[in-house]
Amino acid sequence: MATASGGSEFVDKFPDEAAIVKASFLIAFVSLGIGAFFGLIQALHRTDVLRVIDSADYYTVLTGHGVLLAIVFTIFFLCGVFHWAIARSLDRPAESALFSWAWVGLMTTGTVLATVAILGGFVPNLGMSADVLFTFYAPLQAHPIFYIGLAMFIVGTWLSGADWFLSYRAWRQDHPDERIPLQTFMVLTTMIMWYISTLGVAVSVVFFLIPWSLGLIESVNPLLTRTLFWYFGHPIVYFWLMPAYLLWYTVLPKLAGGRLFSDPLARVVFLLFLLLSTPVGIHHQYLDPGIAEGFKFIAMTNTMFLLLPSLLTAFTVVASVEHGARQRGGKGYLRWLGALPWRDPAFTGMALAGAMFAAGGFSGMINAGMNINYLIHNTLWVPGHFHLTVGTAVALTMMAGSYWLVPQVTGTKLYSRPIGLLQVIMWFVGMVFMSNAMHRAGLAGIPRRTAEPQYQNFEFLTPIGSIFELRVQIALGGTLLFLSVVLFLFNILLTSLGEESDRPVDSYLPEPLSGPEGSPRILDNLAMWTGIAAVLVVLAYTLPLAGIIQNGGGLFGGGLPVPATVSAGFDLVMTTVTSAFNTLWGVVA
Ligand code: HAS
Ligand code: CU
Repeated sequence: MATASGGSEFVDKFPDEAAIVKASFLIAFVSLGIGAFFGLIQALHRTDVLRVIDSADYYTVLTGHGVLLAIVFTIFFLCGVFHWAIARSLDRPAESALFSWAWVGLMTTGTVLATVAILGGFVPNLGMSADVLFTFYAPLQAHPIFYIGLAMFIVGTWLSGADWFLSYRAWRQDHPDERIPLQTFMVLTTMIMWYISTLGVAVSVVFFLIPWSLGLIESVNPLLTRTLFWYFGHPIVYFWLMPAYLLWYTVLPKLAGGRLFSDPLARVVFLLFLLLSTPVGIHHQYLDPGIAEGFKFIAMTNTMFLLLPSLLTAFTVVASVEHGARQRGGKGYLRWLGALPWRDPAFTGMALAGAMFAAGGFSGMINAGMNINYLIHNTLWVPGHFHLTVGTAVALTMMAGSYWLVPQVTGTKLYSRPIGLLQVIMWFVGMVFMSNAMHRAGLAGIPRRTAEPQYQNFEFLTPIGSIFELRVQIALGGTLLFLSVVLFLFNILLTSLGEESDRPVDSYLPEPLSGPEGSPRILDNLAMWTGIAAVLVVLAYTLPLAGIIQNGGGLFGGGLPVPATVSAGFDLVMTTVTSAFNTLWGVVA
């Protein structure tokens, strides 16, 4: 990776792109602030420490929390990082600044509409609400404005991807024989995955949820909208994760004082995500009746394969960080850890985020096992899992990364490194309390998505510790997390208001130890990988979807209730195979 700035900062070299990155970050951070505040309300409400809202409003708060954090904060931040990464790694501005502003504008309008629909839930008699949680599948129904806002937001992300592909195409014309720069490769593969997976949610929103919420159709097939949601709902978790991986691969080694170990391995990892992210969505539906066990088993097997790219990442990123530590004089089997730049909040935040992801990945493996999943599904264990993954691996990396990225687009120095350091450590400690307690509470059977998980004449039991202690940990952890966000926003605000500096941050990124020359050219054949990914999706989803439509009363449901069946879909396979066999036999005989 050559230095993009050649001495001058990103903002001087690419002022239009820096403005887009700043706008994307601004909306991301505003959403982060509101979403974190909702999180605090929930954590205190559930644990019965402080109840400032009516329990009926809990679901409005929860929907706001999920949508603003998991969808708006993460994806707007992704857009900012990807826009930065494309311009710096291709070393050229976007083809049209107007086009870039168009997708920022569309995504922002969509966000405002969806948020207004959600907040409408607080106003009685308004007739507008969207208490459908961030997973928004039927039979819960939202006001049409919510779905329309979401649709605009997603179309906006498609346009942002188009923006980056256009830059790449223009670059390719000038550099016909060069390897795709690594950061661009990461952006493009992630976006191809996103195009494939958002098709599911687009079909669900446009053909079913919008017409249904407008009253144009009477009913929907709930299992169909659920399945289309999860078709997109698993890949979206990697859509959140890939900007964090981009930073871990291309920035973290540099912050550690070293270089990325292997460029080809990073390419393989991103390709594996492109291929395997989508044909696994059914692992969120192990308990759904109406999907054959066999299809669930296939989703489980694919999920286990999908661990590979993250395990490869753990190896490469840790090896690169260790290389950095040894460059700084670190010695011994583990003593090198002490030689790392722990005073740098950008480094420490990302390293702690990675360490927590190891734990989150572990609980993910447990979720993925069909039989163990029955134990934890719909319990507080699952929020425990995803606060380590999206809530730490992703969110903490994004906050820590901001300490290094924001100065590049504002041209001002970070306001305070000590506050930054305190902030990332506070996040880590808050999450240790909250997520460990959530996992354990889930094992005790405490449900998720519940305003008052305290029932009369019923007591949850824990093998070690007590329910009271778990509640205290969740409330304390949630409060620390909220305070950490406040510190973050304060630090970033004062950074952006600071005086311009010639060299606000050391933005040079060194070449990997093993560069792209060592990797087969076929890795860069994006059209071929897209084709394979599409085939895998067709294989994984055609039969389950056919079974769901056939047994669920058709595309729009409304038939008899779906019986709990293990043979749905399988019957269809058998009839298809038998008739194909009969036809073949007819031809032969
Ligand atoms: Fe998950 C549910 C399985 C990863 C998010 N997941 C969820 C939900 C969310 C979510 C939001 O199979 C709930 C959805 C809902 O509302 O119902 N998940 C997995 C598996 C993985 C996984 C197998 N999940 C993620 C990521 C997420 C995320 C990533 C967000 C970003 N998940 C499930 C399943 C369910 C589920 C089931 C359904 C549960 C149910 O019943 O409802 C894997 O991808 C995890 C692989 C990760 C690893 C860790 C590798 C470690 C690394 C650390 C490197 C270290 C560094 C430090 C960088 C194997 C890479 C260096 C520093 C030094 C100092 C050295
Ligand atoms: Cu998943």
